Amino acid sequence: MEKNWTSLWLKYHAKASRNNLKFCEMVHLDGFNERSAIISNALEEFFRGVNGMLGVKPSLIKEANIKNGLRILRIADEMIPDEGFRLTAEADHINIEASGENGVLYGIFFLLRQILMEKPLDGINITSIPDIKNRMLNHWDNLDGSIERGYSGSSFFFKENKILVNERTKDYARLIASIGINGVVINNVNVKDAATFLITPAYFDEVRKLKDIFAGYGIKLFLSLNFAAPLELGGPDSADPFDEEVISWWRGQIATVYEALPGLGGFLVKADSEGRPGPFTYGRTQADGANMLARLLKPYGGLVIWRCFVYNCTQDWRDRKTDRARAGYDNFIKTDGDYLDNVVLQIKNGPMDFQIREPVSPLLGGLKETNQMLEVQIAQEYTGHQIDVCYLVPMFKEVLGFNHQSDETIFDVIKKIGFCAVTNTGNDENWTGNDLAAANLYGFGRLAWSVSLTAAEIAEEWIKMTLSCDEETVSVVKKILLSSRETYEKYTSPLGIGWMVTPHLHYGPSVDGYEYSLWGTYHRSDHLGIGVDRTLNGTGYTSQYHEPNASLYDDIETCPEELLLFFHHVPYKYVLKSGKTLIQHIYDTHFEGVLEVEEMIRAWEGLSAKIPAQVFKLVKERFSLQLINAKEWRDQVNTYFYRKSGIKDEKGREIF
Ligand code: GCV
Repeated sequence: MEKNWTSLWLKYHAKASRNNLKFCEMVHLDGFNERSAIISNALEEFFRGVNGMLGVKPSLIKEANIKNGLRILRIADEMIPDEGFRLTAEADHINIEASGENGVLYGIFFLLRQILMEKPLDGINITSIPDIKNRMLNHWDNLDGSIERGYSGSSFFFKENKILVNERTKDYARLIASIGINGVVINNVNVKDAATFLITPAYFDEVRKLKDIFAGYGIKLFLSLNFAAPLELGGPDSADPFDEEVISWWRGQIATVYEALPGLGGFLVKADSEGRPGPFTYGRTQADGANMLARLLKPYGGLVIWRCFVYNCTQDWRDRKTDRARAGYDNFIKTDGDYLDNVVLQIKNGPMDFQIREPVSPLLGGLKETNQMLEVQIAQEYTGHQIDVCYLVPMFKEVLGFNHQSDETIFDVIKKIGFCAVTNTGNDENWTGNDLAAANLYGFGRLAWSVSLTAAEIAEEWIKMTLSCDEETVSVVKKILLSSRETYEKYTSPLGIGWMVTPHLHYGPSVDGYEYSLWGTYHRSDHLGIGVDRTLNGTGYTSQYHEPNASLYDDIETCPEELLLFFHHVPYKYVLKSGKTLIQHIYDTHFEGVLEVEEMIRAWEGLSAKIPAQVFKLVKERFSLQLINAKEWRDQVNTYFYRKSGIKDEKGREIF
């Protein structure tokens, strides 16, 4: 198969400084088996990397007394847990110490990263242990090859209801292992049609091949499951988790699955959500549904990852009391403590749906006795479709660092369980549509491994590995990435109100696109003001938070301004802390957002001689689309609010 995909940040064809050569000429293994899948992949990676970057072909030697090489040593796991590693440099060799094979793999990737970034290995002494247990990617890939909310081509897992297993699969596993990912769900949470059959023998052979490829890189494979599978696969005429026939059908099915696919990580389930069936259909709780599956998976060590994206998607827009933001908490809080220990609740970062600015979901950490995993989205469904640049690591850091209760952050809540992202990959040559969007994939993995890394540090690593170590390139691209989220926020929906997007497509403006819809996504603008009253006088959503956040959000004076319109209905003439009125703030930020995109474009163009030609051209094309989008947003939003409020822009700029 001819390779028509890039190697992203594993750019071993770039020649690196030969200073590190003295550590790369030979390898000795002590306590690890060179023939085990993970170790042999780790060695292959090392050989390939240093061969490409340093032009050396290391040999695997038996003698422990090595010079100019790498000594890989197994140590007891009380010192460093399974996935961690310690790397120390001595005069003429480097030691990688680990208690498990994954640690060796991650240690090698660390080493290669240093070489790629031209960092000297001399004197290195680091211990690295992942901060979060499960670091997962969720693919929303369908079996026909399409990808729900995918903006990078088609699936590289599925095509025409068949599973693809090829060299690209292995390269993908290498890429995500290199950033510490240890779990992957290959199919869309909306499990329909052929996807329902993934748990039947029709697909076992191919799923097994995928599972084994991933396992060789320390990654567990998971499948999304159709809760209504019994009805669709010729089982009982029900999916009621209390029905004995249903339970026994699942028991048989799960036994067949695990016989064919031992080591499968488990299942991800979207139930009672956006038309997907679930336990509510039978008057049962979410815990009843999740536990039924978890009980059956327990003997096989499988997990049930149960999504909390459960809300009423057939709401009446006239109804001001029902509030979609409340739904996750209202539907799940009552079941806290009811889940078996192999159930994990997967909760989106915000209470709505991956908007550019939302408060942190009160369900995260609101639950006290339940395993929780944080879900974010790097596929930029509402944040620019991988056309507009929007580096999301700063947002993810805000969420993890959110102090949801005294001395407890979201990171504290999820660290022993997991962090997952809806991924942004597809079969485009550059994997992520926009080359710059790969910084989100890279960034998610690195952050999940080490939450104390700053967004700037991660951006810098990514730039050096992917584009170049040239100082100007690093500084210009870093500036673009780090300012991109705020820029996007400026020209789209203001102060946390969200939405205002073209319905269904979710790219480009349509201020009233969802205003009179069934989806519970309203901005409630009138001639006096804008925003949803979610205070105690409104929908009462603020009461779902712990103190001090509940009071902070409830009071318009203390509510963080970037979330003002999420929590309050605010008059256009309300004066913000900047001294500007709300309406003037809306006008100003929308004009600024467009200017900032123009500035980014100029900065990118200045790098024309320094960026690989193909990448330069493609990103430039995306930037021109982003500029059109930003102008459209600016003009539609400003015009809409000018017409609603009748208040002119103080600066007299053009509004239509
Ligand atoms: C997979 C949003 C998206 C849907 C997605 C859903 C979810 O509503 O628009 O495409 O479905 O979230 O997270 O389940």
